[in-house]
Amino acid sequence: MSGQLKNEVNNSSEPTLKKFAEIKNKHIGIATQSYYVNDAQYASVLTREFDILTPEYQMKMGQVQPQQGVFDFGEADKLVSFARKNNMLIRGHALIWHQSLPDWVVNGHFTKEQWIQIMKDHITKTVSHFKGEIYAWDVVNEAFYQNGAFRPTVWYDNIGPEYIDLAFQFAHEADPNAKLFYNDFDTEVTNPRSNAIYKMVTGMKARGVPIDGIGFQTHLKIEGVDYSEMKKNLKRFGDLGLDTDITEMDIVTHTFAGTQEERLQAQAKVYSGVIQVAMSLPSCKSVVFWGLKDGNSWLNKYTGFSEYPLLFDNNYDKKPAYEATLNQLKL
Ligand code: 9MR
Repeated sequence: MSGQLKNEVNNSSEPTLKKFAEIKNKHIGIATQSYYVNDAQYASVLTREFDILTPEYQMKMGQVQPQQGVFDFGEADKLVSFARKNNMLIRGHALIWHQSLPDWVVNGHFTKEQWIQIMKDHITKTVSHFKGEIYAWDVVNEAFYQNGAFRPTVWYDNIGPEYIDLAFQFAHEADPNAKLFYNDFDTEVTNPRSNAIYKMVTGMKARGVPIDGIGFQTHLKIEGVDYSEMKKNLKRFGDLGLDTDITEMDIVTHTFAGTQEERLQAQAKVYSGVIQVAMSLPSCKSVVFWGLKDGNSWLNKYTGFSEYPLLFDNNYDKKPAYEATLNQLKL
């Protein structure tokens, strides 16, 4: 057998996350950037293991509409063609958010009608540009505070709470086949924020607003995760007929006392528990991790610690968290 052929056979028989996820009719993905996928080793691990890609930054408004009416989809298009070439689904992220906005929005003074038009133009142009390429969009991201109050944002302050219904309607008009999600963090268990989302989405469904799912970001730390509470909480959304996907999972390690090895083992247990919940719920159709390898994680900068939140280390070696995830997918 030639070396190359041997390699292919080895590769094809290697257990991978996506092979086992597929057997369960689930998808498994990574948030990434166009400049990461240029690295051959990165790209080979990404495409070997995962079948969904979420642009970590490059579909946000600050990137795609830097000036009013001037759209730049260049970097996002690179990710779309990478995904298409490698048979990966794409989650679009995120149309309406309070962060990563262009200056003309942050500093803008417009009437309410103009703000609605700005939102409509942004959503319509962006969703239409990627029509047919993106299977699910995070339409509105992080609209609530932890206490369940609406977060005051440029959209909320200038349009009012109806900006959420409008955003979903505009997205649906632009691509009726895309699944439309509301996405937020610290919502994994029942708490004031997830209750506020539950109330919002119940109202949206009653009003006929086109919403298909809730994205549970699942930025966790090792301590204090209650899996049965998580299951109960996701299930109540699933019972409304919504998808309940895990959209940005990572697990901070520096807060956990112990050696590095103990931290990584404890982290693996949390991965295992969460993936078990996700696999047990028919409404949970995909799990996306917020980066491929530890060095890529936003948490390094955000926490100020060298962080180890993901499934692969910086040499692309599989961490205990990877093995724990794979083992849950195999069950
Ligand atoms: O990980 C993302 C980081 O690279 C960006 O600089 C930042 C601002 O756009 O957004 C980070 O991703 C966030 C995601 O879009 C929404 N949920 C919280 C994520 C971490 O901050």
